[in-house]
Amino acid sequence: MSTAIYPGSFDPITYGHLDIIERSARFFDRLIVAVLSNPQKQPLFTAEERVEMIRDSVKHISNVEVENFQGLLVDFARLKKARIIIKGLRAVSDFEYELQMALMNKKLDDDIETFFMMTSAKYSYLSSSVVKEVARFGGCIRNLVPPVVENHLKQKLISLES
Ligand code: COD
Repeated sequence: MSTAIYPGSFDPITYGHLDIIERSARFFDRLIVAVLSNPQKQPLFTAEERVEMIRDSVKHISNVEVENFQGLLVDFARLKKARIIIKGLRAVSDFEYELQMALMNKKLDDDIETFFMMTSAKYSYLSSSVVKEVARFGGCIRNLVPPVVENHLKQKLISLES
């Protein structure tokens, strides 16, 4: 059985992430979306909230699972017997960061390969940070994130203001 892992902080999941999930899931028996910690980012949502929103967003794809893991990506991959990591690329700025991550993960476990998938042109500008910024200033995020995220984001921002 071929298993791949699509890791990220997904704070929150956007249509850009979902596009990578839908396209890559076609090539594997099982795709595990892994919510991990990025020490360089301070998340708005808890890991449980992020997992819940992703689960709701991928329920139409039968071979996709969603999990949270605290630790190194390569340790999670070993645990799940997965040798392939999926990453999305939008711009050169993504490439520099992702190249460093891919090489470090390879150094940590030589059996693991990183597969890069190009963003769809229509989502190339989309990131979780941009979505949160637009929502914070009252902009419309309907075409940027799944409905469950739109609702959670509105509630989260209201709860932070009160
Ligand atoms: N189109 C295409 N791809 C996209 C888009 C888009 N619009 N938006 C995001 N992506 C891609 C990103 O390029 C990335 O590949 C993936 O989707 C997830 O993105 P984010 O921003 O949600 O997640 P990141 O980049 O913060 O995730 C970083 C990890 C959490 C994977 C990383 O920090 C990690 O592996 N942490 C665990 C500890 C570890 O093992 N570190 C590495 C060894 S030092």
